[in-house]
Amino acid sequence: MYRLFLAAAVSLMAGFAPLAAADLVLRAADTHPYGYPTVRSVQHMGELLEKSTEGRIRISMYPGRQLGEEWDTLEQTVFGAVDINRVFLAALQNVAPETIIPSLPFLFRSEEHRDRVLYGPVGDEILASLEPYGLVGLTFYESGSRNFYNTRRPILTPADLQGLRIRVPNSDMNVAMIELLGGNATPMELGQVYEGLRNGTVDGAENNWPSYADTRHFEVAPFYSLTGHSMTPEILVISKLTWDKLSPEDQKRVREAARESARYMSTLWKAQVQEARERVEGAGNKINDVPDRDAFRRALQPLYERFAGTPRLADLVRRAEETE
Ligand code: GTR
Repeated sequence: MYRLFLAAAVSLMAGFAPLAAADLVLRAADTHPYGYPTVRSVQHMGELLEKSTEGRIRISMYPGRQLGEEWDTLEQTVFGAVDINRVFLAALQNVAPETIIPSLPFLFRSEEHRDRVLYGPVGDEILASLEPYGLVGLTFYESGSRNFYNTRRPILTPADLQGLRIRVPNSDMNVAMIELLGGNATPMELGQVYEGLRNGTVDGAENNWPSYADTRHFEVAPFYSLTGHSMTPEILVISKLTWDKLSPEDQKRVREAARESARYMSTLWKAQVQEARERVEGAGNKINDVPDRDAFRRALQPLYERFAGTPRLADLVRRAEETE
């Protein structure tokens, strides 16, 4: 009788204890829908993590603004209701000034230069700068070059933006960028932009090829002008509250899986840009190069002093520029 009781107790513990003690499901948010490279990359991170922790840690994805716009989900991440969040770096610029650096117009000379900065010591310092705000930066994801698009006319020179209402992500630096070019900046979350373009609240916005195509903005704003003014990346963060509950070994596994998912993202990205471009061109949109990209660079130069003028930020800019 006693042995039977013991056996039952042991099998009960074997059945429940490991699950209850070890299973951790991390809730991950993304504004983009299933199938978008950022979402697929975070899912890939989940698979890697599941493997390296033998099923103890998993990621459950909430894409397509299920948990709100980027700013809402960031707040939820600080309070631990969301564990992992993939957002555009601009969403953090008013919080942690270091995150402005990779968004400074024309900072990166090439995609290779950008990657060496982001995945080197400068990038690591920017990721680490988020901790006082309740977030741990895990990695950056590339996000291509951003270009202007609008409902009115091709943008060839900064003067063509004169008087246009341009949507920007909610960041002071982005507002100042549009003002320096002579446009009227309208901060707005990405999810509101399609309707804004359709009803004329805004005349235009700026984004990379995949976002221009996947949000269907190209259907309402046919002029896409290849200014390539910024290469602002995406960022993957985890709540500091969640992070502090992980063992040092699991923290290492999470970081490694995140970093590996950034490599995965790069392989998806190129194909996505190509596919988006073909879709937009196929729809008959008016795509134009800008004859003098330097005119945009000169017009936007004051942003460096205004938003990265402190010794610490200026030093990060200098080190980014000096990165080979
Ligand atoms: C996209 C980015 C989104 C979103 C958007 C924006 O490129 O992937 O996370 O923040 O830009 O302009 O708001």
